[in-house]
Order: sequence, then C-alpha cells, then structure tokens
Amino acid sequence: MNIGITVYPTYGGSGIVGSELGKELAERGHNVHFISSALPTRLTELNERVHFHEVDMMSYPLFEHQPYTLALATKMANVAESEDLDLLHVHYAIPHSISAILARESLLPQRRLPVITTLHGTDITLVGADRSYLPITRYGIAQSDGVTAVSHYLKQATADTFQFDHIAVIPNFICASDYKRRPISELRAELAPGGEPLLVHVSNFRPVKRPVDCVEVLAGVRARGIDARLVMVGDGSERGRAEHRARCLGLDRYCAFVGKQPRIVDYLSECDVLLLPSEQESFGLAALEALACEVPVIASRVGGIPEVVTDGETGYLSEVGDIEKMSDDAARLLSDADLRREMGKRARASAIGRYSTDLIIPQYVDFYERVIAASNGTVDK
Ligand code: GMT
Repeated sequence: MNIGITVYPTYGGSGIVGSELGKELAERGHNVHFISSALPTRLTELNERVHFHEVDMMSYPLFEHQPYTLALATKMANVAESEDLDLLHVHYAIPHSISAILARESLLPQRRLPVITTLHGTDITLVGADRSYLPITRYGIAQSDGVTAVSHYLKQATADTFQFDHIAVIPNFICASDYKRRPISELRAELAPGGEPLLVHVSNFRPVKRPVDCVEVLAGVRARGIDARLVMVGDGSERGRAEHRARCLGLDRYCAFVGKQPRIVDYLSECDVLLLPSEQESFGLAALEALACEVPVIASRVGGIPEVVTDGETGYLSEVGDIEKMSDDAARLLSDADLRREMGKRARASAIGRYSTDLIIPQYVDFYERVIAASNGTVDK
C-alpha cells in the first residue's frame, strides 16, 4: 500500500505513535509518506520506503495567523496525486482530520481517497470537548472513512462527548527488541552517585501530567526513610514549577531534570519505578515503555491507564493526587528488590504479550484494507 501519514512532528505521544507506525509499515513492505510541518522527531532516517513531504506555508501580510489547515490539505491532495496514495492516516483529530477531509473532497470526482483518523486523547478530552472546537471535531470524526482510538476508555469518551462510536480500538504498541532493559551503565552512577534507588518520570511536562506530584512523592518516599532520587525526563510548561517545588522542599540535589532525551530506554534501564501521576491519560505510552523495560509503574487510576497497568501485578494505581498512597507504594517497591524484580518481569511479559508490534501493526494493516475495500464499495465497513 501507499500510505500518507500526518502527525504533530513533536515529542508528543501521538507523534511518536504515528512515526513508529510508519516505520513499522515500511519494514513490512509498504510505502509511507509523512506529510507534516517538519520532519517528525522520531523519524531519524528516510529511505526508499519512508518519505517526508514538508507542508509549504506562504507568508502573506493579510494572514494574521497562517492557515496551516489549508496548506496541509493542499499538500495532502498533491501528495495523494503524485504518490498515488491508497489512504491518508491522520493522528490527532484537530486539525488533521479536517485537512484530510478537505483533501479528499478536493480530489473528487476523479478519485476517492479514504481518510482514517486515530484519536489519541486530548484531541477528544480537552481540545475536542471545548465548545469552540466540539462541532468541527465531531465533523472530522464522523466524516472520516475509518476511526480508531488507542484505548477502550477513549472510545467510550468519544461516544459520550460526540455520540459517535463507530470506532475500532487499536492500542499503542511497543517494539520488544528496542524497548528492552539494558545492563546498568555509567549513567546510573551519574544519576545515583551513592547507589540510591531511582524514581523516574517521563512526559511533556504539561499541567495534565502533574509533574509536581512526582516531587511530592519523592518527599513522601524520603520521609519514609528511603534515600531515593528522582529523574525527570522531558520538558514543558510545568518543569519550572516542579523545579521550584523541589527547591522549596530542599530536594533539588536529589532531583535530576535532564530535559528531552532521544533515548528513553537508556534512562528507563537505570531506574527502578516510573511515576505517572497524570490527571488524564487516554493510554499512557510512557507507562507501556516502562513496563517493557521491566520498570513497575505507579500511576493514577484514570482514563486508559488501568487497561495498560494491572494494579498490584505490574504496578500500583491511585486516585489522582493521592500522594500518600503513591508514596507508600513507591516506598514498598524501592525497599523490596525481590518484589521489584518479580513485578518487573510480569510487567515486560504483560507489555510484550499484549502490545508488541507483531500483534498491533497487523491490526492497522487489516483496518486499512477494510476501509479501502468499503470505500471502493466492495464490502460494508
Ligand atoms: O495529551 C497528550 O499528552 C498528547 C497526546 C499526544 O498526542 O501526544 O498524548 C495522548 O496520546 C498518547 C499516544 O496515543 C497517549 O499515550 C497519551 O495517554 C495521550 N495523552 C493524554 O490522554 C493526556
């Protein structure tokens, strides 16, 4: 197949999933054309089956805000023609599904270009549900030829908000060989010079991720007599608040804010427990990456997280903001190496057994084939 993929080319989860999906599809013999404002961060190399088409933006004094949605639609239609695309697969509903629908309509009646939208989370729960975007989000979803969501929770949230439930759940995935615990390296000595146990948090540090809670949990763990440290991976608007809180609590020397990192596995491999205290999380890709690296997860019981992390088996779940319980759970794990090891083994088995690329990528291919066939009018969707 010739597949067009559009993502936000940043460190966000939907950009990672869309980029990794493209690479996996190319490895399975498909031609993948990324259409985006910049080269997606995870797309480190292009080759004969992985192509990148940058959206051209015309600057014009009348445009106070450049109409990216229209420029993207134009590029999508051009690439569909020049590369004979079989479908467009967009990640994150707003504005990508709208651009794709415009592209599809602009190509009619010469050809029908199916549009698939994958919902990732805040496109539904925050942006899409906002009154200013709700009608156009509903339109983008309803007019897509196929819609997928990354968790059962997100499918239900979409049904509740948009009264639309013709959605296939295809969860996020993990490559078993890339996401694998590595032997301890020099990095561990840098992060824990005294051999202390390590908590880790990985996110884009937006308010919804509650990174300040991680600092509070570190305080709680240390108050329980455990000489732990905290590694904060990523960057975003809440980083300053988290750093400030660490200083106020006198914990700054036990917290390493290491910023965005290209090789998350290196950090996960050195750490003992992942903290994911999010307020909302449609899936929790960071949790899946940690589980695959044998790192038990302490997370909030929200959204799709309970589908990914099994409470008491591969980690512990708490209500949002329940610092006391999270601290208790973290302290228990950090003080019991056998428990940590057992949970870590179960975590990897669960991650790979349910979410490996070998299981999930064929589900996308199968979905593409069904949508294309339905769009050709040969079978029902
Ligand atoms: O909302 C975000 O954090 C951004 C969003 C994205 O597009 O990067 O993340 C969402 O998609 C990820 C990939 O499917 C999921 O793993 C995250 O749980 C989800 N985030 C939220 O629902 C908050």
